[in-house]
Amino acid sequence: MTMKLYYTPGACSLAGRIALHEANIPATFDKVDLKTKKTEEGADFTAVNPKGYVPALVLDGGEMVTENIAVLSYIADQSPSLGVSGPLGRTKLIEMLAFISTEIHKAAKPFFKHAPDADKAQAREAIANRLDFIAKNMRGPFLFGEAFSVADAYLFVNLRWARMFGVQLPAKISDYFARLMERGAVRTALAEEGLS
Ligand SMILES: N[C@@H](CCC(=O)N[C@@H](CS)C(=O)NCC(=O)O)C(=O)O
Repeated sequence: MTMKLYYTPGACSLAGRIALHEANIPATFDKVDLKTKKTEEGADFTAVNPKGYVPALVLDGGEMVTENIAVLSYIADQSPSLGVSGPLGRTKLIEMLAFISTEIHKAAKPFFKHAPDADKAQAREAIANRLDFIAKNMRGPFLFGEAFSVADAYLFVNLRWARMFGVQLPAKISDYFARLMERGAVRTALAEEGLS
């Protein structure tokens, strides 16, 4: 049995797909319709993951991991080059994943529902501020320096949305996004989800 990632095209589960490809972990992918909660393979997604949202990663042994922070740190555990080295490496990786999840991903919620324009404007400003912080603290071509980590995969997905929703990206972050777009795993993942 190989791992299976439940995903929705372009959703945050894209980060898990990129990370799996970066790690060369063989996996299958089942597309979830978030409105009907049915999967392409015909499963009732709420029976698979009672939380009803993606990502959900079913491991080789049948156990399931949900929540981007857990899914991505699990993949980094399987492929340590996608984690962060050093005595505080794991802690710093979790710190970054939590920042992306709770300060950027969550801030984007108004774009995914019918929200007043004022809420969307506020979200754009909040996300731009968070990205400004990231730009000032990037340690190299990737978030943690010279090497790509699973946190870059998660930020990539958030930047893709930020661009779609009219967030002004700092120049350094635009360059970083372009760099990520050049990666084979990113291109493969986008193509597999039918995205450009
Ligand atoms: N707390 C979850 C949130 C995941 C999430 O927001 N998933 C979205 C797609 S990006 C989703 O499936 N939304 C559909 C829903 O909540 O019904 C995590 O961090 O993994």
